[in-house]
Amino acid sequence: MRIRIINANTSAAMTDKMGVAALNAARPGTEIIAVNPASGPITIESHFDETIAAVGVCEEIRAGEAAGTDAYVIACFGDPGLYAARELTNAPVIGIAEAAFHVASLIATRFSVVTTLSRTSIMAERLLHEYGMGNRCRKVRAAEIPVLALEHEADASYRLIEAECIRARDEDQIGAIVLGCGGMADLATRLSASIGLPVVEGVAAAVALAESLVTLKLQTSKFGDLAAPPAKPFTGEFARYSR
Ligand code: 2AL
Repeated sequence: MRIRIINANTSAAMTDKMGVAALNAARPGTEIIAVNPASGPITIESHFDETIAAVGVCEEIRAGEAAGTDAYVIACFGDPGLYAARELTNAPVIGIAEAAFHVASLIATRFSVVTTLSRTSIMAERLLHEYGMGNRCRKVRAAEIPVLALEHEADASYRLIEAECIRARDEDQIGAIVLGCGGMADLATRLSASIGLPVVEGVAAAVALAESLVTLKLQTSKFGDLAAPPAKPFTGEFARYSR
């Protein structure tokens, strides 16, 4: 099966890292295609970034449809464009936040999230509420690192994330930690060994869930709101979406 990992930001280094994490999680024989939009924010750390990035995610779904794709993963912790993406394809589409919350809830009664900047905490909190996972999460914590620092100051970033994970373990009465950024895809194993708790990373979780849905022959429901969007004219720079 062929799974398209869509990093919603335009950092190619982060896309490569996610591709490695996805391949490590995938079954033998699963083909992983890791991509990012040609245009959009280099990182996603605000509501504005998320809104612009969602258009790029939709573009990558369209490209994936042309190339043939069995399942999609939206690899940004705000799950930008998730519902729009589901309208554009019959294949399953899984967001990494959604995947990580669900997987963590299967191995622990309560978990905490460790994310990047505290201004992005609200995005995780909103998704927890929307996905009905609010009561499973004790706390959304921020290590106060910009997303690009995960690439450029990897050692210092790791230490800040590890320190926040230790505070979560010691203060939150949790059984697991969810990493709240796609750029942390390479850190789960090391963190888990260091702090002694399961650490759930969304790219791997989403790949495993995507493979399961393909195996179960379950696709996105086209009954109701996830049916293809109604055909209509689009104007200006979005005229290409006219049908
Ligand atoms: C993210 C993420 O996963 N990728 C990105 O650019 N920003 N989320 C976050 N909370 O920092």
